[in-house]
Amino acid sequence: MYWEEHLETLPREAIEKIQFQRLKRLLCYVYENVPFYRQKFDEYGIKPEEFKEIEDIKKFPFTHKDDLRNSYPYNMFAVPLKKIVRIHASSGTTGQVTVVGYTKNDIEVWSNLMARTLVSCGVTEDDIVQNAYGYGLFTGGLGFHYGAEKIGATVIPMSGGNTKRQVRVMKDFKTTVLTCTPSYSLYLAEVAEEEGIDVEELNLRVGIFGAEPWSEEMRKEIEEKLHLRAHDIYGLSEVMGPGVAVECEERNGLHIFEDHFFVELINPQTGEYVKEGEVGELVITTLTKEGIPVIRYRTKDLVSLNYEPCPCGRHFVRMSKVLGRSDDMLIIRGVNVFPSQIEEILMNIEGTEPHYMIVVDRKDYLDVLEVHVEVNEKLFSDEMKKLQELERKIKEEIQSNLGISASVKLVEPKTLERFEGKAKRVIDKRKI
Ligand code: DLL
Repeated sequence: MYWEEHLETLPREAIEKIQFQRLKRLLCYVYENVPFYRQKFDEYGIKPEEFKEIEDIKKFPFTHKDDLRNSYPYNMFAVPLKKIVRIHASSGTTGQVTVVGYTKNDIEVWSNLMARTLVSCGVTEDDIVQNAYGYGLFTGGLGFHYGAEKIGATVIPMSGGNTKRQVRVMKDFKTTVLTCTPSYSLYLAEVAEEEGIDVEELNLRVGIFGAEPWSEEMRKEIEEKLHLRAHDIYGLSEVMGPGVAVECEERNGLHIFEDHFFVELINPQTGEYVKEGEVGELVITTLTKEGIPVIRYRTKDLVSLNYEPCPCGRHFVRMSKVLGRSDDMLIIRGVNVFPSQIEEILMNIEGTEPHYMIVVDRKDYLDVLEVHVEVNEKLFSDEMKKLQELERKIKEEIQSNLGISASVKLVEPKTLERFEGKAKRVIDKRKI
């Protein structure tokens, strides 16, 4: 299903033509309106007029999160504040927040892309959307809200938290679509069970989950527990918010809305392009944003790209699920490990629950990896021998798949922290 069929089914040549025209206009726009870009282009000795074909984009400098931080709060805006109708901000894990601003037209474009997103997941005006992404400076809540209203669905603006109330509303208001982070969806499932609500009594059919990494195994868990079809959605505040890319009904990669975002995939160390199918860092240029356009923004998100046509009829490139971030890779005794790899192993082992925490520390100059994971009720009440067996199995799988030794701590069901927004799965205690 499409929201804007003529645009969503554009052939590749037409997409590239639009991208070229928009990039050309954009480079002049930022050179004229954002002192930061003018200065940066001048330093690189490059002028917008030198952009003559798409490949010329490589001559322009990257933009980093730090550039936005250093421009706090408004120095990267391309329009006067009176033209800005909305502010959002992303907290990030380190200190300074990044602030983004939207013009009326930016909100219109964003709402449209969120409408495309919802429709491509099969949501219609007949649906009742329980929006449990946080409302506020975070882009999730309002992003989904505007898109769902645009397609005429009924929105329940729950925001995150208040979990018991969420599950009651879910049942009483006959929610059909749930939107929240994947970790929160599992928490909702758990609380529903505690409250004596049987999933069969619910009307859920679609879930649109994102804002944090999650594995295919986690998808299976969520679908089993909530009886819905789970789609992955990707986005980031610096580029717009949710609605940059989403899985269509095929769920074989996330289509990036390339008429609004130009993407490149690079080796994060060298900045060189990686080959199609290989994993690299996603770099995004916004093609239509007025408030705070970004040129070659380094997302730090690691994905692979697939340009093959999709049976859904869209020719927009598909990105894989986010496999990790170049900055959340753990180096443990020299071995590169992504938390997502540990999650995949845990989810594939019978007896564990999808709640875990990875703790890294350094003892006597050596990195130590500890994995805390909840075991399910049934196993927990079983004999010690079975628990020891499970512990041994997890250790062995981590060793054989990742090549590192880990100590495993099995914990009682429902003892690890639950999250209402983005989950935090890693505690790195090393002081390096
Ligand atoms: O998380 C926007 C969003 C809201 C996306 C709701 C989807 C749903 P930020 O808070 O700026 O924006 O965080 C952006 O979150 O660079 C990724 O590292 C991560 N991220 C977002 N979506 C996904 C996803 C929102 N589907 C950062 N899978 C991004 C994995 C994701 N990571």
